[in-house]
Amino acid sequence: MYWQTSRYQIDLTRPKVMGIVNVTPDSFSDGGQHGSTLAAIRHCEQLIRDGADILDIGGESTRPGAPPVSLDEELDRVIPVLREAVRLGVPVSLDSYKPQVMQAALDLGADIINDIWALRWHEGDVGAPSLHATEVVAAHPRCGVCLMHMHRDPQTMQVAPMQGDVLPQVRDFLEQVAEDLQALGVEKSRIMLDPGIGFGKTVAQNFALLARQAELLQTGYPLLAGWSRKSSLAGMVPRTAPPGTALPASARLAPSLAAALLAAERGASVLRVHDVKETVQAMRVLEAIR
Ligand code: 9MG
Repeated sequence: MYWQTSRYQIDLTRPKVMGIVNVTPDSFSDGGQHGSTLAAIRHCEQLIRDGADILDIGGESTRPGAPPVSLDEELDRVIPVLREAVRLGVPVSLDSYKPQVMQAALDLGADIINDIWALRWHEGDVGAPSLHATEVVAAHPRCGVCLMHMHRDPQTMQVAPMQGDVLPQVRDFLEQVAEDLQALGVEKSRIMLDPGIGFGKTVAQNFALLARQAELLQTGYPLLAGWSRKSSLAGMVPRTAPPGTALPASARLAPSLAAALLAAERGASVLRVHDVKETVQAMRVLEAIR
């Protein structure tokens, strides 16, 4: 199986590592250190040296409750980085839900649109939005797209998480948005699905999505898994730790690697991670037994 993207057909025979580049001063894990364009480009180069197969560049934090960023601010953050990143020799993904940012990124040669809103975001009911994300993707001849499941929105998703068995809900939603996109002319080979770990789900629901990942793969689409430094991993502390001990995001490397490895072993095709070098090493263990 391969993932068709603007410039690359990405071979999915082995899991691919997608390195996260947050061009945000308030990023939950980068603490703003890659906030400047230059630092972000240097970070892209480092991730490639570490073994990243794909770069995922975003200008707005998606951590629960993070404030939205204006269109102009997001363009100012990501476009200069994307302009350089597309010259680095690996597929470049844009992490954004705004159609105007998607269009600008694709015009610069970006390969993939990674959208936590699965192309459903719209600017509200006042005034018709001039551009729809589905149209931007459908109008492009080849770009890849990652459609993620999110319950509610980043401001409210953890206030009232999903109810009941999330597996059929997530699977049916993803299948439907993928079908709708194909009806607009987007080839199936361009589409990647993602259960959206941490986006409006409880800790138990997130782990159910990992334990029963095979049910998501029954859709016939490849899967992206984003477990890196997620809050569901905060409780992975020694049994001797005082009750209520939680790992900060910066201390979640070991459980992030374990989750990535389990996801890959259970069939995930792309792993979206902060710690590329360590994830690549973990994937070598999987390779060694295949
Ligand atoms: C932008 N972003 C943050 N977390 C993510 C996840 O789990 N998947 C995808 N596709 N994007 C994410």
